[in-house]
Amino acid sequence: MKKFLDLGYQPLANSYLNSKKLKHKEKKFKLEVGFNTKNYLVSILKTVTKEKMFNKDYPYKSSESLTMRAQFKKLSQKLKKKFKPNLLLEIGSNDGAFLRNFDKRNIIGVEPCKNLATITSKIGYKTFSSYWNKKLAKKITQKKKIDLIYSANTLSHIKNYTEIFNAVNISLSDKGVLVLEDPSLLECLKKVAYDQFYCEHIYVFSTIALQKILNKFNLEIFDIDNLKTHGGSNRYYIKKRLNKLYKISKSVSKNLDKEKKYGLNKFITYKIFSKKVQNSKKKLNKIFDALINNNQKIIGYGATAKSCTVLNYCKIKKGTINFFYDTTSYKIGKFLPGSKIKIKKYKKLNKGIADYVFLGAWNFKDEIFEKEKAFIKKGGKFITHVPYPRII
Ligand code: JHZ
Repeated sequence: MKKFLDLGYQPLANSYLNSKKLKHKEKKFKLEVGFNTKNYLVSILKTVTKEKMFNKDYPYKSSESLTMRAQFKKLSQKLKKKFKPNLLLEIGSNDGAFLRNFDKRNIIGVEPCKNLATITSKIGYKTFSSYWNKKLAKKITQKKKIDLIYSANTLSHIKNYTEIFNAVNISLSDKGVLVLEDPSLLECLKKVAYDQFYCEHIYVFSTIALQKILNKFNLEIFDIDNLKTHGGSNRYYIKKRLNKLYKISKSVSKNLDKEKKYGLNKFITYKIFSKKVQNSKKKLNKIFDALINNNQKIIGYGATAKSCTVLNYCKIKKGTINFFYDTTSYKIGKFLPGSKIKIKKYKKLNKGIADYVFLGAWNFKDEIFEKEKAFIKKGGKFITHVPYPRII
């Protein structure tokens, strides 16, 4: 593993602080990112145990965004039409944004965070509050195998992918399909979106790396959708190698070619990215300094896990950004880890509240700009660091 990026000492991204915890020293870990020259996998070098990150207080809910809800609805219709699955399983079902689009008799959720698993259990969906592993796969599929396994923004969070794919091989029917959706490494590099790296994102996958890994498990990618979600993601359609029901679509070679052309299989590409990240930090700090010197009021929008990386790497603290707005009830009243900036309950933006708004949830820019039309009309401005630091 060759290191290419150092994002400094970082707290756990989703460990929002209450006022009691504010007084205590936070635990931090060194966030460094490396490239495996053998399988081309990009991953953070020091990882935190899963139990520390995914527990009963997990704050992120996929249903908080209209964009995500709409996307899951559309996808569920597509999957039903294309694959006609009788039995589905979702790994990392979160608060059920995807699950809810299916009949309760047809889908099973697996979600290690108890607070989230309870939400879907309570509305009648069979949900196992557990990590996905071989033992659970055997237990669930004793009588009937799964036709379609779906998992969004989960694989990148799991260090031991061997367990995941072994469990998939146990539970998926021979004609079944595995659909994985995760941030695209190519988009991350192109957009200099270094905030895709934080404790939970152990891997950011390229098609090149994922294909190499799947190969070992006799699984193969037969189609890919390039998505706009989460700043650019890929949806991989995967089958068992023996399954000849689906032809390998041109999208697979197109993605592989695109990634090779950009140099995702070469270490030098990552060294260049690292330089771009350092420049991005300098430029973002320059923007904030100039605004503060001009007595401009700045707040943040979307207290994301990604924001944690940006704020701590760029050493942006309270005083520069007065507070963050967020819609997630669990986050409201708490403070962002590291920077200790307060999170307030979202209110529609107006010029009295802020002159400039830092887009923590830059991946939902379109949804946010649509919501805040009035603020923009009155001359309200946004600050973003993606794809380069600027005022919009
Ligand atoms: P969002 C989390 O990352 C963590 P984050 C996790 N590791 C992951 O992989 C991705 O999700 C999928 C708020 N918001 O989706 C809601 C508003 O307040 O970018 C959320 O707190 N108003 C599992 O945290 C945050 O922003 C709005 O209008 O980086 C969005 O978080 C909208 C649209 C969002 O993921």
